[in-house]
Amino acid sequence: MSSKPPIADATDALIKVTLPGHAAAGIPGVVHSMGPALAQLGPRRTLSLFTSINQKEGFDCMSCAWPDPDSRKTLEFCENGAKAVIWEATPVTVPTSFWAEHSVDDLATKSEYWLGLQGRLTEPVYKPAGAAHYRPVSWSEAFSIAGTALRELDTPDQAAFYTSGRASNEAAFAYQLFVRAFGTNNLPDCSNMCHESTGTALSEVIGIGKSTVSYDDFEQADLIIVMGQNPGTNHPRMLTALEDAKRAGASIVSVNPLPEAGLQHYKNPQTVRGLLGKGTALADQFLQIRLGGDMALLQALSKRVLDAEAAHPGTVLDHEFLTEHCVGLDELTSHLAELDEAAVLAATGLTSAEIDALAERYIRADRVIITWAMGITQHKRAVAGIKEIVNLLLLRGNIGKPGAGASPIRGHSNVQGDRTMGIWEQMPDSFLDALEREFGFDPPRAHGVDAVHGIRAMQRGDIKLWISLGGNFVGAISDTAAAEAAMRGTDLTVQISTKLNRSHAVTGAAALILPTLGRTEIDRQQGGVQFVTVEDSVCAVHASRGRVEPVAPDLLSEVAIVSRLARATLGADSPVDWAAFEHDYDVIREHIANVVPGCAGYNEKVRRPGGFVLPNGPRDSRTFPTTAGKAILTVNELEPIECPPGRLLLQTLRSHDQFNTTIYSRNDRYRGIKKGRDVVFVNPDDLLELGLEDGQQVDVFSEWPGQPDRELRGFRVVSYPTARGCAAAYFPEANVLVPLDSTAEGSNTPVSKAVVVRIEPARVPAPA
Ligand SMILES: Nc1nc2c(c(=O)[nH]1)N[C@H]1C(S)=C(S)[C@@H](COP(=O)(O)OP(=O)(O)OC[C@H]3O[C@@H](n4cnc5c(=O)[nH]c(N)nc54)[C@H](O)[C@@H]3O)O[C@H]1N2
Ligand SMILES: Nc1nc2c(c(=O)[nH]1)N[C@H]1C(S)=C(S)[C@@H](COP(=O)(O)OP(=O)(O)OC[C@H]3O[C@@H](n4cnc5c(=O)[nH]c(N)nc54)[C@H](O)[C@@H]3O)O[C@H]1N2
Ligand SMILES: [Mo]
Repeated sequence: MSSKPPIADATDALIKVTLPGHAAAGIPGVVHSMGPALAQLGPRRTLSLFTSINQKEGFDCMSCAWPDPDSRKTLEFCENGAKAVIWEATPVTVPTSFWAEHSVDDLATKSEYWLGLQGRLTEPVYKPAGAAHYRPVSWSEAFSIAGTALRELDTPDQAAFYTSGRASNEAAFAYQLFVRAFGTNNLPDCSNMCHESTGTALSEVIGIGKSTVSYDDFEQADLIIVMGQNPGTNHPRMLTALEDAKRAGASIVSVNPLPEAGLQHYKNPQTVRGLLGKGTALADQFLQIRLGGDMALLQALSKRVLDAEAAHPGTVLDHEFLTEHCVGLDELTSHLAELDEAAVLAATGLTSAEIDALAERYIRADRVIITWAMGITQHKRAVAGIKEIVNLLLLRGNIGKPGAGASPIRGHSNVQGDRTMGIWEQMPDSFLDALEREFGFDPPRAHGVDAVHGIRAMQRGDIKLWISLGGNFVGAISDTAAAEAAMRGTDLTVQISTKLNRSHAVTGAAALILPTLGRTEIDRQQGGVQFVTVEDSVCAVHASRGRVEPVAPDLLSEVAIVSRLARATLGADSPVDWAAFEHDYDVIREHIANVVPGCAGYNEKVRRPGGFVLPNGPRDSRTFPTTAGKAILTVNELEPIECPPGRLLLQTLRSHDQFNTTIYSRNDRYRGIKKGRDVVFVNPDDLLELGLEDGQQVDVFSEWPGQPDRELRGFRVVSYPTARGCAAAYFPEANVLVPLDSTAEGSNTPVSKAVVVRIEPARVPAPA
């Protein structure tokens, strides 16, 4: 089965590989990858944008959910934030003539890179069933088409409403309200593919699915363990926080199959030393773990902590904390007593001495933070693995005290806020009850579909209408061919977007594109200029104000689009005054204050400079609202990933020049890749064993029982210092290797980080 939609332009035969770049950061990087786009912006727009990013009176950077320090620098952003801003704020627009020139089939032959380069979408367009092209339509026609299609469904559950984590709290709250008033909980989101495993695990064991640290905790920590995360590329400002923590005496440990730039060497662009120097090694210890080995490592660490306590009773565990706030210590202790060290070493690829060294660091430290991202969440046993992170932290009381805690680092800049606002296919009854009280309608109670189940429902014909508030669903989900076929089988797809991507070319029989304002742009409504609010990785909620003129006069904000869609669908019986929502976002915030826990006084609190921090029981008062009423130490069985001889474990990850499915350039400076993305990174010793040579053209296969092999053809193998037995390729190209049903237990997140693959010399040589 081979289906590889074009992602980057097909000139990968020219890929250049150099020594991986060592030090992360440096503003020259922006100019490197965005030179032409930067020039198009012009000096005025550029200055106005760059002095507003992440400022208390400016807009929230859309590149990641890393929090802001209390005291902001004049330029409070990173290289990749700058790229995201330039990408969105470009003055280049898709001209009206474009739609007649390019059929939808033609767009489907274009790469993500090409689609992004066409510029901002400025007018609603519609492709009727049977037509080959989109054509411009008026806003009122667009809403009437969507509203009519929604009303004509047999049941509201025949529609699904996807959200990507860039939507503001106001847009998200209005959207979930519309969807529930319409009558379904079909609210899949990008989080289903991202930190869902985190939410599932943390909710069960500590009672809240969010980070238990605040920004200032980083500087007070003695030890910060960064697991399965590449902050140099994906959360660059985190490196500044790590550098500050290190200066204040913390040690930093990276657990990763790859020696990622930034953790190994780091240049702080905000300091002269950083711009000129060679960079500091941030990580004091680097454990080059085998993919999927973290759960074994964490169990081995907890076992060493328990053994140390047994050897010196009363000196290692935090007995007071464990007795007062936790359950499950005895079960964990007896379970770990049986832990097989040989199995740990096989699963982790580490030595006992390396694990001993980290255990000693952990025991010596009074305050420990563990952070993680996709390297932990996108595994089959991710939920269990995250519970092991919590086990280790709880043993020494590292939750709910300064400088310590469990800290998932979110991806999309408001993915956490969207969940807080009700974007979830399984919102708890307490939230639905509050909606009912506030708006006087009866929200549906049956859980809706998540991302993977959404594809299944489309395949069965149960979902006929798919609406996306942002994102690039078919580009982002696993099993590209299956996802695209499912999407093409629907009656209508509606994309609310800033720019073109693959999901605009893979449509239902009929399709609408509704162009929207970006976060950088001034949002004018009847009630005056509006701001929106967002929540970062550490639960801080604050305002975001657009600063530049909208790129086109007719763009609507996301809130306006959602409100008008609701009016067109629900008509006069709606329990909500949608026009008031659109005219003045304070009206939405008043409702948020009444419905969303922790948001009382929302309008006043978000107007404070820097906003406010949502309450968090574990962090604030060591209250754990779990089923046991305490934090739960859990027993999790190790299940090693089977990797037959001659196979490797492959992870799919991000290059330095992409934002998810948005490709800024085909370079990955920190990994030494230029002008190409069709590469697979393999350890030199594995290459030798497989009889492959660095630079050779190869085919990559994944094997699944009862299915034809999945394949990526004509990739270039790159000899790279990843852990033994492991490989890496870029997302989204490698999504084709992951079948839809390969998902994490308990969270249903696609397993994007440990795919068993076979790599063979390419059958068809690549064109010269
Ligand atoms: N510039 C930029 N910023 C972004 C994004 C972007 O695409 N571009 N995306 C945003 C989003 S939505 C998200 S979710 C985040 C993603 O942020 P990350 O999670 O950092 O993203 P990935 O590129 O998937 O990198 C995964 C990291 O985990 C490591 N890893 C993989 N498997 C394992 C494992 O089994 N064990 C361990 N210990 N490590 C492992 C990889 O080597 C890699 O360093 O970034 C956000 N920020
Ligand atoms: N194999 C593999 N697959 C993965 C991952 C992986 O690591 N490996 N990572 C997963 C993760 S962590 C995530 S979060 C998902 C990402 O899934 P998505 O969030 O669906 O994908 P993005 O690429 O971030 O979406 C980009 C598009 O959003 C639109 N957009 C940008 N800004 C705005 C805005 O302000 N408003 C609106 N309405 N639209 C806007 C633009 O049209 C742009 O093309 O992918 C997942 N898929
Ligand atoms: Mo993400």
